[in-house]
Amino acid sequence: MLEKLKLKTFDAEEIRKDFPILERRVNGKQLVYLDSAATSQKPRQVIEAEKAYYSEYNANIHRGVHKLSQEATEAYEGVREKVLRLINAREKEEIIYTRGTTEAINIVTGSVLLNSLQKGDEIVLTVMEHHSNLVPWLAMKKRGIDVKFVDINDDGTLKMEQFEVLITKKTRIVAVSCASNLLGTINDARKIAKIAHENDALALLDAAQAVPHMPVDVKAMDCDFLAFSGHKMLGPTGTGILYGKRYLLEEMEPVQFGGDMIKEVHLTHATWNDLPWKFEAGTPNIAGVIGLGVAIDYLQKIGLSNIRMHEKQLIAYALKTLKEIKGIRIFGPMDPEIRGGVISFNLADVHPHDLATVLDYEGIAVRSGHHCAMPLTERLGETATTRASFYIYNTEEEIDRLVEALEKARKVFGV
Ligand code: 7TS
Repeated sequence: MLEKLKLKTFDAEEIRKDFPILERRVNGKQLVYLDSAATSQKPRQVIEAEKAYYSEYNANIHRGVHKLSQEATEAYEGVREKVLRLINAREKEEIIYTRGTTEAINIVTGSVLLNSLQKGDEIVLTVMEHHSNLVPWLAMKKRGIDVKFVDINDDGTLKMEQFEVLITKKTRIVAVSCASNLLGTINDARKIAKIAHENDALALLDAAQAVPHMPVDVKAMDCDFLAFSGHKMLGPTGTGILYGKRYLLEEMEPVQFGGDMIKEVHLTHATWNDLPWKFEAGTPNIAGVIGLGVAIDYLQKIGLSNIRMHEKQLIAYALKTLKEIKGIRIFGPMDPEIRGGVISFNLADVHPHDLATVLDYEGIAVRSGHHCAMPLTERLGETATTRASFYIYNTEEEIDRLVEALEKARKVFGV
């Protein structure tokens, strides 16, 4: 018998009560939501914050002297301080609201800072990047910029020694995920940033799978840019953050133009607003950002270290129980110390979409496919995988349900 989770400071059952969607039944079964790496569920506090904005003080921000606009502006701008504290940034000017990680990375790749890259300059990525930290860089190849990739070991960890070789004086930027959305591997981002800086390159960290799950400290990691999504950390969809060191953001040109990002406009020219608004053209997702602020409060009340501890225990339990299933191939490190709450696997030769369909019959939501990491899936020698991913509201009992359903699937597919 495997020992059940015994957490003193963490009560997933209590947390679950805040998530109305978890009461849903799917195909007659109690929903088991194991797809938080794609997007997390939202607690009623976040849902209510959005509702309160629309029903009590809906107005555009930064442009009205009227009461509602002032209240909306205050609530929206107040969230910057919460984000700052969450990631230990220095000043609010470093916190840019975006639609998500994808937009955050595209602001960096699309800005003049990187438009100044020249033929022969190099970018260093890894083979485990999500498409949103890969495709924007590949688009630079047509300007003669070379993109190089650090490979993985058989256990799904990065070949760290390759950073020392691939990062050279030609390297302008190193862009790496803090944690893989497919393998779960937690990378040594601090060390990677250090190697980048030793070679006068910048370090961008894709923290989409890190900020929601563990303490992240931009000062300690000394990264130049950090990107993450609000919707993966209990916040609304269409929210995200680009953190950047102030001197870099000051140097960068905006990538979107229009209202709110300007200081003065004349028919002959325009001047840009101060940071952070220079990068926030047009009416933003006001309700979403306000909801994100409540999500951050919720996470910080639990404590990011406690969340990491809970997920570490869940992944340890999942690795232990799933590996007993006949015919299963689990990808990524087997050591929970260096793995987030993500487990991708394949069962014999069953196609992941078929497997996910059988799991759905059992009320279990997982993701199947390439998880927006096609090069990594290919590198693993697969065309697709099935992925279960955990968050604060998941329990060992749900992992038991997954294991039971996988055993059932083995019978269905005769493997
Ligand atoms: N980077 C990583 C590591 C991610 O996991 C994701 C989304 C992104 C970037 C992009 O975030 P977005 O909010 O801009 O879309 N990952 C996933 C996933 O694993 N399944 O669906 C989305």
